[in-house]
Amino acid sequence: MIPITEYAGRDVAIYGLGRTGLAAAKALQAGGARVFAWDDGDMARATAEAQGINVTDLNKRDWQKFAALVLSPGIPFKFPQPHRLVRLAETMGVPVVGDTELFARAVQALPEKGRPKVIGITGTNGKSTTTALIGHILKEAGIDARVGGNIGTGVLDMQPLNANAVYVLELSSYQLDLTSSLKCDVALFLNISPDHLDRHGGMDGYIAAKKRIFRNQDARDVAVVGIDDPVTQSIAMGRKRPGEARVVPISAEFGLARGVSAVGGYLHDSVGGQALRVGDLAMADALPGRHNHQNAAAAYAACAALGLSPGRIMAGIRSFPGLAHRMEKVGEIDGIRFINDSKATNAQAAEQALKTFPKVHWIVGGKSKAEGIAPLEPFFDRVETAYLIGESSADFAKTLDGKVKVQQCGTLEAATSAAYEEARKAGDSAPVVLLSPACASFDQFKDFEARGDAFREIVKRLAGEAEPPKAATG
Ligand code: UMA
Ligand code: ADP
Repeated sequence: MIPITEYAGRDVAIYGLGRTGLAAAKALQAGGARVFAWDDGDMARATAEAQGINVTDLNKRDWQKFAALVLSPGIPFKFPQPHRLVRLAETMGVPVVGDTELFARAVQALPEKGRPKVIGITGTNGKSTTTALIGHILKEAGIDARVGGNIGTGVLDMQPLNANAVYVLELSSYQLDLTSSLKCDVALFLNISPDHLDRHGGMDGYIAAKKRIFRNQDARDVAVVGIDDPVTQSIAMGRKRPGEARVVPISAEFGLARGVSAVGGYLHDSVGGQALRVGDLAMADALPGRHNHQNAAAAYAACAALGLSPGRIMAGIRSFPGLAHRMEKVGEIDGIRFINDSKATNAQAAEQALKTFPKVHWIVGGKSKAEGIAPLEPFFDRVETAYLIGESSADFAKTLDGKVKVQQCGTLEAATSAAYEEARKAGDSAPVVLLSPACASFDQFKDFEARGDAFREIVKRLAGEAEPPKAATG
């Protein structure tokens, strides 16, 4: 835990007691603040109380006494409309901050030489993979790397600040909206496509939130920017003013004269103006597909900015074990591979999975994003059959009508069994059953992790029921 001393002896309100709020409450208490915390969920309140946190109804407190409101990122800050407690805080002149803001101020409060390095990663897709990959490369190189943020560990739950450590933070647009003081030594902005628009009042607000990752950077810092979509490309090209961070463009589409590119399966470094072929990404088993090559290029650029040699970085890229729920092979039955890509919660992410396989049995659906699966039409010819699950089923059936064979399955259980049966009958050369739902999970599951875990269990059960392969006789 990172103790936060900024509010020692003062009252701080905390709203939301999930991973963010619990860690913030403990960090503030450890730093000497008086914490008053609330969560609308009974379970969350009970858990917090059991951990010694002062839980109290914030509606009944005197807000004049609060020095800050620490807001969890999942609670609406500005859109669709500010939460009532946010409005109350603003009316009472109480600053609203996130956990990353508290972290950032604690870092800035240290003397310059005592500050750890900070790498921040954002983008619509690939954040967690890139964050975990950077953490892995650094650790393999013997560096004290600490990984946290949106990837699942509250920022203030990380180990105490240490000048020799590197903090690798995955930052969502929600978290960036609540952060003003963060100064990243290396900031990565991977890509952008429409997502979470309700929480940002539209695409402009979403882009603005993501761009906050570059706030406070100066000429000593590095901005790694993916240039494979028009928005991030124009951001990369627009950042040339003196005093701004040095931009390192990265691409998985184009060979770059200056930057890091992953094309034709190879990683190329031409940051210094001279092209260097760094390594073969086919050897990175856990990073298949063009999208993962974008992540590898970004991670390479970030680690190179910290001074790691190409050889060391490639060693880490090759040995990266991958993350659960992202193109994770969860089983193989009768030669049929089952791929868990539950984290693909939007069309852009599912597109990457569809592009990776020539033919798939595709389990798709859930709580749809605004664009549905219409943007995936160019890849429908790769789909043998689509197995529809969740509340999007009727809409997706319309989009697929006449283009793809469809089975209405309702549940993940039914869809996985049906896909297995069909894949067995179809007799393809390298059959794949792919769960890449292009949707959020909340209509049927707690979150994408629960959905992916359920898929893994179903596959395990099917494997148990399948006849074991006959022992060779001879
Ligand atoms: N709550 C209320 N009132 C409300 C709404 C929520 O009391 O009106 C309470 C809930 O009862 C719950 C708590 O707030 O107990 C949840 O807070 P939260 O949603 O901010 O979740 P945390 O557990 O703090 O997790 C957050 C991130 N969640 C979100 O941004 C939604 C986690 O990212 C992150 O891993 C964690 O902080 C640590 O940094 C998850 C996520 O889904 C993976 N992120 C989104 C994404 O990746 O698309 C942005
Ligand atoms: P995030 O943390 O940004 O949601 P993840 O690394 O967890 O990203 O990957 C989420 C999903 O997005 C995965 O299903 C994967 O198939 C897809 N994906 C991963 N990296 C990229 C990328 N660079 N561009 C587009 N899609 C990606």
